Amino acid sequence: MTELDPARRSAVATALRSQRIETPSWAYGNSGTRFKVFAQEGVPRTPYEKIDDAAMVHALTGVAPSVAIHIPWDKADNYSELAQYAVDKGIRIGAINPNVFQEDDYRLGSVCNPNPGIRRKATDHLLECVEIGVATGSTLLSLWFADGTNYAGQDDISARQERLHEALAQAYARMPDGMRMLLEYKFFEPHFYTMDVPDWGTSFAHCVRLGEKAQVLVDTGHHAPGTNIEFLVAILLGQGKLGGFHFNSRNYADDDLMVGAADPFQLFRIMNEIVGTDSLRPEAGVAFMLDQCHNLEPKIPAMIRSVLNVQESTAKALLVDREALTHAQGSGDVLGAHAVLMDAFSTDVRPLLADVRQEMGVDPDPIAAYHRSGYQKRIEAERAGGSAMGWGA
Ligand code: PSV
Ligand code: MN
Ligand code: MN
Repeated sequence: MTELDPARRSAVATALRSQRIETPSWAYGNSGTRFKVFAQEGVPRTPYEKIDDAAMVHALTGVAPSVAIHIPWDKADNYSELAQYAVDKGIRIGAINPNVFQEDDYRLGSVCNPNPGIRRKATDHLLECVEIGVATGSTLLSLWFADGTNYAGQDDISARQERLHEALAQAYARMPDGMRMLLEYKFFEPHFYTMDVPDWGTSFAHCVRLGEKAQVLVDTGHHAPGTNIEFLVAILLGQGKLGGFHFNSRNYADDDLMVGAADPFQLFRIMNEIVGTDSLRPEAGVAFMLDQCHNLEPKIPAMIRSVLNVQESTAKALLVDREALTHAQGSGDVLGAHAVLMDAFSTDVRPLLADVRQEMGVDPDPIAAYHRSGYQKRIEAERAGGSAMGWGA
């Protein structure tokens, strides 16, 4: 790495230290494909144990201080108690994710279902999740709907959009000040003719109609192949409508592989838009969340690796020489401008990040630290008897 001048290095290090990456409770449990779930030893059996694992990831990385929960996968008798447990462990509850996609009632949709009784049930679950957000002190209601149709004519596309708006508006109206609604989109699956929120444009339109507390959630695995994600990120940032990310990698569909594994350059290009618009600061309100499933790989090291991958892309984005870039762009120097980005992308930022970690009081190599910690052996011994509710239940 070319030597950074001390002022620049200090600014980069400060930005890296203040970065926040949220891990998802469901990625600590068993998961698989529709062909097989390979159970792992030591996976959590309760939301409390998922919090333990998330707290471990935070303790080792120093930048993952919150965990997203999914309801009812993380159903608890007392949510304030669950939130307090997280705080006692050194983290907090992050986004609340309602689940309206795993009951027989939702065969034809949840909030877009033609049956008003089923729409009521789904909407009530959204309202319940707002209350859970209040009880846990969460500021994010993160919505994804599996709703859609498989055949032309199966249902009325426009009517479904209105039903969706009605449900969203009820949840929106129930949200206290300080809570934001993040609306996630996905272009296909489980439905193959229409999804009711297939793309950022649809999500954006609903969010604009709802108001300023509603923003778009970009799951990096939810686009058609070839989609230029950093472009839509830039558009959403410009409109103040980028609520956050669900980071993961994809090669083919909604693969949910570790972020930065399939295409680290794409992750860098996304982070470059974030850094270039000064949206990395926690106050900018962009939530950096992971949404992954670790089907083969051990869960906690995979999560740590994902956090490190986001940090590496962020560090590279922070190293982009903005002045040189602006100059090259302004003077029409196509190759020069591209070279500025590639120089940053090609930099080995691992030594810088190791130093930053040491400055933060965490191990420079969090994965090695995990293996040394004895945590894995302990959970394997203590958690006999299967997994909590979730994909692999
Ligand atoms: C749907 O594919 C999704 O990306 C949503 O965020 C869900 O909440 C999550 O995956 C469940 O794994
Ligand atoms: Mn997602
Ligand atoms: Mn997904």
